[in-house]
Amino acid sequence: MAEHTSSHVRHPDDHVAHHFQSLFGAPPEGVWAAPGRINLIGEHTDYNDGLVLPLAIPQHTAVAIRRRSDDLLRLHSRQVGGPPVELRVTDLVPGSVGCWAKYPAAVVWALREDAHPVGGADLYVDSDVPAGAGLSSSAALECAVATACNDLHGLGLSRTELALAAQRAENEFVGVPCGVMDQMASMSCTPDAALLLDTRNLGYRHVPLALDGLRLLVIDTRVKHDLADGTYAKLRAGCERAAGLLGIPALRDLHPGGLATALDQLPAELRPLVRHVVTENARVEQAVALLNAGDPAGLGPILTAGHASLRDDYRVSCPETDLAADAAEAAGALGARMTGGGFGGSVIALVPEAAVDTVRDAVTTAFRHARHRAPRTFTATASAGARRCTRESASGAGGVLPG
Ligand code: GAF
Repeated sequence: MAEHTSSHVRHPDDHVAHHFQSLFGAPPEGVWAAPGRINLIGEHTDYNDGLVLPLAIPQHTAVAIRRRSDDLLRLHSRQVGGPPVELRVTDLVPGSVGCWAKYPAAVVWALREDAHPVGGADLYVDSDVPAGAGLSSSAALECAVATACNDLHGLGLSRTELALAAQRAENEFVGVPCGVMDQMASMSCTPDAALLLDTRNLGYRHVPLALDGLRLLVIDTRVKHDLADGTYAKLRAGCERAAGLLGIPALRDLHPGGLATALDQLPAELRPLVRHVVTENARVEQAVALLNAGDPAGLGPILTAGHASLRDDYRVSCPETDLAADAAEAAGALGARMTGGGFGGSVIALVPEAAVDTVRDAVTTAFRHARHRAPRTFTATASAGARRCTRESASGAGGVLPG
């Protein structure tokens, strides 16, 4: 990972065990980590039983944990600071936790709902996944905690089962009706590959990501998105309503050949949603075919078409993501698009290695001219999914085991 800002120079797992011991007076039983993600293509398809193609980024969330013999959860976040949040696992009910601690608490709640014997614990959390940047910081936290609980309590759950528990945590406890992409990406991505996930049956394949002289430049517009504000839920409901009107289980079942006829049967306000989902699933298939054929440059127009569809049909882009994508392309990117849920967040641009600096500078200049906040940028390499870090001594800084 090449860093172009000063914000990600520290690895969160470096000192987590040490800080845990300082705060809680005993070493953790271990440290677990799970990454954020970018999505190459396949946006707003995961709650339509569709296809997605995310990859894990190097930025991740590390969680140091020690089990307790009582039912108390004490949770500290390095980013939030302050005294630990204290909760009783037996008191956890959806909506009961308002602060950042709702994410780890939600995972404990979801596992307990499934009758897993998860009790009290002390947790120390550190992360370099930017929050609210569309890079899946919540899933990273949920998946690190889920993986830790699985290992510590010997639950024997698979990565997919842990992703589903984390999604349930987010859907039912946190109250965001998200699909499963982010949790599956954080659990199951591998280095040097994108994850082709069929969200209908949760089957997946690792697609080698040989970018061949190209780089993925991530531009965090620093416009915070919030999936809990109701817009995401409305979009999801619109898709489900359209599928119902068409008499199909999910929009996944509509193929490009039948799109025009289907659109004629739908009210005007649902047509753009359906057009996006159907064309986006096709773009995932095209992207995978290009990667398999060793033609990563061919992804450029697919990214650009994906952004246009999210901007014009799904309407989840914003002036900052549009500007980042346009400025990146004008400066030499082969294609660019917003990634994640939208309403702000990040843009990914596919850029020839030699043009990375030029593109980054052009986007930064365009933001300055438009009087937007300066964006943060980094180049992303496909990284490992959730993992247990080396068992650390109280003073040591363990490296992360290869995923
Ligand atoms: C957010 C959600 F959490 C995902 O499930 C997915 O729907 C994405 O937005 C849009 O593709 O990240």
